[in-house]
Amino acid sequence: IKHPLQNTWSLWFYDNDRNKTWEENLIELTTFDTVEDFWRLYHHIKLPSELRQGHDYAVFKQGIRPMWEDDANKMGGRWLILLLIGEAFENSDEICGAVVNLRPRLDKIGIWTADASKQHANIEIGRKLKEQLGIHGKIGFQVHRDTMVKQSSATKNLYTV
Ligand code: M7G
Repeated sequence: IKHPLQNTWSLWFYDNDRNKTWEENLIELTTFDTVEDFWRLYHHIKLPSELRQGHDYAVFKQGIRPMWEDDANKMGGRWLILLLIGEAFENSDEICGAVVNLRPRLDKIGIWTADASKQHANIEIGRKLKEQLGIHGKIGFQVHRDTMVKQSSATKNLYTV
């Protein structure tokens, strides 16, 4: 008997093919809803550290596309973790998914949440993230509507923990 997760999750890959639009580059690879299927997938796919620059992985709740325009994301934002090297939340209903961006100098991890205006829930998620990942510096929360119109590094933070 497999151990079910609280949600069904989809794994997405962003291909970075110049001949395609951003949206056409998004490919839904597979879904999983048990602990065992997650680990089988984890051992089967290339790890983020093995991906080429310009590529992304995203893991989102099934039915939510990993893009700002999705109904579940359009009011939301993300906790952004910048990596210069390389369901534990109380408010897990607020989580839409997670994205890993592989970029030449600055890799990123973003935890996407549904409603940027929910300060209490977003701060709880941000604090928990820092604690669990053992991050000592500050991490910032960016509203998708701001990210949409700016370079991500220039987007101001709505919250910082
Ligand atoms: P990125 O890949 O999130 O970060 O955004 P990067 O700047 O480190 O590469 C790069 C570009 O991809 C953006 O400027 C947009 O043109 C496009 N893009 C990224 N996201 C997350 C979206 C999205 O959710 N929707 C749309 N329409 N375009 C996006």
